[in-house]
Amino acid sequence: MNTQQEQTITLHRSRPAVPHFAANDKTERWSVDAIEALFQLPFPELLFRAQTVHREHFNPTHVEFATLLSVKTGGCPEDCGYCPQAAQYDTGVEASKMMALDQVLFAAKRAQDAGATRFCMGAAWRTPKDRDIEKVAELVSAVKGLGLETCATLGMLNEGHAEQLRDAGLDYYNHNLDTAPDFYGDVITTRDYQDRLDTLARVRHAGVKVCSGGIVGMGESHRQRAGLIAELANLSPYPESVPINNLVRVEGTPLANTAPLDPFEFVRTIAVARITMPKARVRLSAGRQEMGDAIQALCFLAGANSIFYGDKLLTTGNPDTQADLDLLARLGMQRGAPEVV
Ligand code: SAM
Ligand code: DTB
Ligand code: SF4
Repeated sequence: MNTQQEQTITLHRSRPAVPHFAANDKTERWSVDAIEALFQLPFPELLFRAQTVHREHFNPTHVEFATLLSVKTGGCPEDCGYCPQAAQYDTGVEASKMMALDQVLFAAKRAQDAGATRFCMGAAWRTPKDRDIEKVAELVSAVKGLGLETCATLGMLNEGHAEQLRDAGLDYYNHNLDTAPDFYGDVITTRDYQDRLDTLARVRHAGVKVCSGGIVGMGESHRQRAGLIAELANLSPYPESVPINNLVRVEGTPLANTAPLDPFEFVRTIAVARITMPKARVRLSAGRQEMGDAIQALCFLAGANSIFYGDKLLTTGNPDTQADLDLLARLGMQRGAPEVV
């Protein structure tokens, strides 16, 4: 046996013990301690575990492309400390009215022609009014009619809203937990954690698939990053879709001058999300423009299998579509539904 083989075997033998829990089994939950222990694994061990889980459920060479459109931008009454669309921060984002159906359909067709399979419509509302839901329902059914998967992110939903959207053809509702419960109040004061959980419960109850994740790099501690993943993984069942955003530090927001997160810590967050929510689509979301190709490639190795595709997120930039196609080609990967059927 050569030295390299010996070293490989030693590394595997000395793999640190991390408790394994069956996520979402009602009697067994992911503890924050167990998730923190995953975060603390040596990087190669963590990625090995994440890849093992990833390959059990997905083709690791396939990545879903979802395109975002802000159908109602800016002027939001909430105070989310990261958000360029909050009316109280001077970020240069102009408030606008809701887009017309033909404009939205045009954008959706363009996204579909460019290769997107999911179309997500976002609105800068605290909570939509009944008449807003009626209008969004029209958008949803028109986009669904094109053959795209549909997703909406409109803020907190009231009684009956999720059912109306479901009946219009909504596949996913995005509503992020954003961060750990014990850091949440440092970032947002105008709605609480329970409000978010209540909206997720309404979405789940209506039979619409749940898309929920969070933002890292907001100044949270290691334990608080683990706390966010624990909250998501312990939802019963966990979300079908989990966007992990790296904070986009927007001038004028309270978080504009937050120290950037170590990129490897971002990759670790993806890996831990993959391990704790094995069947979820884990989306490498905001922050890709600042990330570089190598870190994005590591995120795919860590189990990310979905990206936002298109030059813009809601108000901030995203890599050019050609850059994304080139990156996947360089990695020998391809776009498409990642599930192994
Ligand atoms: N107003 C709705 C809401 O808050 O649920 C929907 C739109 S809101 C912009 C959707 C999500 O975008 C937020 O929950 C947050 O996770 C993410 N987001 C907003 N600004 C961001 C930023 N600067 N960096 C990273 N993610 C951000
Ligand atoms: C999610 O988790 N990230 C997307 C989507 N869901 C709606 C939004 C990212 C927004 C980044 C800041 C902006 O472009 O305004
Ligand atoms: Fe409003 Fe959503 Fe931005 Fe918060 S994240 S300020 S709710 S648009």
